Amino acid sequence: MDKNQQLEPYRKSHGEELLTTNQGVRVSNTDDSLKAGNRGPTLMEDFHFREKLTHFDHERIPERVVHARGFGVHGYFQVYESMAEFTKAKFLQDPSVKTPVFVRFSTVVGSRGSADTVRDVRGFATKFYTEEGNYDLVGNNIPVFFIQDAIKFPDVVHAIKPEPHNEIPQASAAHDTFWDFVVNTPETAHMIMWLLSDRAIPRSYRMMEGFGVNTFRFVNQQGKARFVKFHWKPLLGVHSLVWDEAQKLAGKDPDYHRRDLWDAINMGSYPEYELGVQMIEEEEEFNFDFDILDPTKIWPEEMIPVKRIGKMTLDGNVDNFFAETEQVAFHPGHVVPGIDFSNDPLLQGRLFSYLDTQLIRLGGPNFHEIPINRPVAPIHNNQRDGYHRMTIDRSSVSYSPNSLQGNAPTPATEAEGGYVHYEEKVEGKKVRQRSESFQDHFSQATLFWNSMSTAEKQHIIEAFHFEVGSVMDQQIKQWVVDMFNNVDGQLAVQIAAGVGATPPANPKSSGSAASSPTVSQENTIKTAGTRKVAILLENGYNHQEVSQVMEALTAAGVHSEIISKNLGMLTSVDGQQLEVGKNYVTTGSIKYDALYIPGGQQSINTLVMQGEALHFINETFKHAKTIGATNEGIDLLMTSAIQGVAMAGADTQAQVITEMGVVTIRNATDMKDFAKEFIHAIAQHRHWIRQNKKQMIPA
Ligand code: HDD
Repeated sequence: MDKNQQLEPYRKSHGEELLTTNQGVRVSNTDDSLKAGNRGPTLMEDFHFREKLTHFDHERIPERVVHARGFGVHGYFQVYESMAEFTKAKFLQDPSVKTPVFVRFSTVVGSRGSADTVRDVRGFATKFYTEEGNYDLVGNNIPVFFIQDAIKFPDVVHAIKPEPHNEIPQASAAHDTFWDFVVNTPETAHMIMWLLSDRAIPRSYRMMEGFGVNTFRFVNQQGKARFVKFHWKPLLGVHSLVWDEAQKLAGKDPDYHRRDLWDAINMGSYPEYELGVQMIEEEEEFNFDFDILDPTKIWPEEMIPVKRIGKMTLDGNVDNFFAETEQVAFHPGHVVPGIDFSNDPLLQGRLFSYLDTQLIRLGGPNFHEIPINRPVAPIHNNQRDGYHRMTIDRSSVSYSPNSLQGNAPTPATEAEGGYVHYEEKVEGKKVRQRSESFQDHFSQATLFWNSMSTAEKQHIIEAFHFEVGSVMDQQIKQWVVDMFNNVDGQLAVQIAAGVGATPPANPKSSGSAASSPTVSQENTIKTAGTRKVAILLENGYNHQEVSQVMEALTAAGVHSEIISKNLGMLTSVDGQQLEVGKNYVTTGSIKYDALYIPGGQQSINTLVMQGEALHFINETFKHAKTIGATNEGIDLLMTSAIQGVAMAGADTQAQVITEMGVVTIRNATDMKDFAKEFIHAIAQHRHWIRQNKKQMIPA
């Protein structure tokens, strides 16, 4: 059965029905409680009052202990070609099969009501409703983890969550307990580098990679196994916000990422991600200078290529956030035949924790009966009863073996699709130890640092200044400097300079300077598709200019919105009209990818007098986004803080000039060349060449 069809009986529309209690009794008044006299006390016998309040009092379930804030969407997955050579998983065999999926994106640290754009790891959890049962790929947007052994998970989470005495700060790693944990736990070094990079402030869930992080196994029909790591590769590329923007968005639009996803799906711009796998033969397990079971290590893509095996399309928003997004239950232990585990000690612990957490969060062992969690594959077993059991099992037999029911339900053979665990040979003493091969905590942190562009490195340094600068304890700050000197000496020197600590006496050199270019976002897919452009406009604008540019943007899949002082209609020089989408108080430059200022003398004369318009320009420039201006629009740029850059376009004759991502044309009526260049500039995402100019821009 199709997942959508399966959900249908549970969907309920609300129209013109008469109000009832939960027992179906019609209610005559829901605004006044039953009282002894109209100024008297409420009576116990008011069953409607009691039921309504009781239900309300119990509306909340515990939020997830981590990943509390999230957003879920429906979609489907299709494999490109049969993967039978590597795995017998049925959903990876036939390119014509569309497997339904539900994906929940999340932040890790913040509470359910926290802001979307905080600096944090993003969860990327996918439930595949396959014919052989549910398979959950519970990943993150960062390919490595803080710790190597699951027994330390409560420690890292306690350290990063708000401090227990005052519950400050919300959704942030920038505080003493977290950095105290870090300096005492060198295995965190690699993930800290990713967490302080642009990866931790994504532009959109649609522009984020996903990683299974842990090492799993693929097992084929012949029983041959290979180690595998899973990847999601977004077709829009991997792109991020800048920190100032992320902080401002957290205030101005805390729902920025969920709104972006919700809107994209509603507009039909369905996010797409390719599923990639890296595979290592069992015989090659020990051929690397890192342990392939160590979750603090990547398998560099240049060394072990990512094979793209299929595509996921997200095409459906939920009907009800609580019923679907809040109640969905993921678990790395939800696997299907053909996918198996490795001895990665973090994964092994995860296999316990997720089932356990659902019991408290969803209130018992029957959470698989909640519609969003139901497999499309049929369920037959002897499990019975428990809180909130929905199924009415119709047999006296609830045990195995049995003869009363011919021993049904009968275990399936492997040929019948029974899950048979990979027969890995295991031998060893019971020890509380970690393998020597897990001891190198810095080489890949250095590899990551060496792979960053100049701009990305600068962002990491600034992130250290913010995070460690927020730590109160001077000793911890110093230890951070000392610890990251093991990654790169110059990085440590720069951290020290920003946080008032002493630079390392012997700055470490980067050694071999080995790099992995694929981890840099500079090398990602660049497209203007689905980006948002703000157009600043007032009465007396040039209609022909605006409409030509807007048409070109639409043709390239770029969305645009008109922003003005007041909502309503604007009239052009020649009497045409356009509707304002947002005014300055309901939006801001931070909500757009680019800015366009069309000409029209009267419009520009008004804009020049508006502080909000100038702030819009300055802020867009500061955040390294594309700015376009045509004809008199350039005069507005000349009155802003970026006049030095706009100067290049000031006197040109119908020729497009691009200077640091500022695209201009003067004396032109045909906007074709301008639009082409403007769209090309938007596709670059950001113009980091401005990095050293941003000081000239006021906040
Ligand atoms: Fe976890 C939730 C991802 C390590 C224990 N985790 C959770 C979610 C994601 C991840 C995406 C949210 C699922 C959803 O949207 O409902 N977690 C990871 C990744 C890890 C990782 C990629 C490292 C490879 N997690 C990890 C460890 C443990 C947990 C080591 C415990 C031993 N994670 C949990 C949890 C959560 C959870 C407490 C909270 C809510 C839930 O499971 O359903 O069990």
